[in-house]
Amino acid sequence: MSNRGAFIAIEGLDRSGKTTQVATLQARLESEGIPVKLFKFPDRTTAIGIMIDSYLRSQSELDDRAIHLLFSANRWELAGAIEQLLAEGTTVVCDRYAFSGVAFSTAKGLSFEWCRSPEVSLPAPDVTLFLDISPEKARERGGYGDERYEKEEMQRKVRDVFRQISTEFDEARWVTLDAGRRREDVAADVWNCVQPFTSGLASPLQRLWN
Ligand code: FDM
Repeated sequence: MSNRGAFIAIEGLDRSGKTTQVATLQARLESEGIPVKLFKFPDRTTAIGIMIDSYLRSQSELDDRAIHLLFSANRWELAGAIEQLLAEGTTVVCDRYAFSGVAFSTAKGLSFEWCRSPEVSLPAPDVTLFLDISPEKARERGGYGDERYEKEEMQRKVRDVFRQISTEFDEARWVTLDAGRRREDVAADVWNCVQPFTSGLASPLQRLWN
């Protein structure tokens, strides 16, 4: 039987250059002839995603728990498609995943355990790359944007929760990269982490936090 595709999640703080790094990784995988599909969470195009988008742009208000569950539901509605692609041998790259869900909602004051529960049993990434940047460096890069969570105090708290999450995974599954460096250097590190997965995996896909 041929290998399944690898499941790679890229997480990061605002201003970490995540969007650029995800695009660079996708282009590199494609240029190497590796079948790849990119997902971005939240996926703002679905019915659930449209509600999330409106909330993030402060055009609607929602209870903290309700929006948390919508973010999670947005992953669950695409989980089947992700599993199918992986089974077919396609490498799946996710720009944000369940870890953002837990980090942002916990940073708002909800309990970590409560935030984690709707994420349990989602397909587990084979490796998660966390693009870390200090609030000071982020400020140097021009500060944050206009969306709901793009504020320094929030980003500091989010960073703390990401660090807490990282302690639950071994080094092979969670890699923290210093994203305050030149983008070429970060991209080189991203590729070094992903390259070993490009021939796919023989081991079955795991479930998150099971
Ligand atoms: N976000 C993202 C959450 O609060 N929970 C989630 O589950 C996910 C996936 O949404 F502030 C937050 C993180 C960020 C915002 O992300 C939108 P992008 O990457 O800036 O579009």
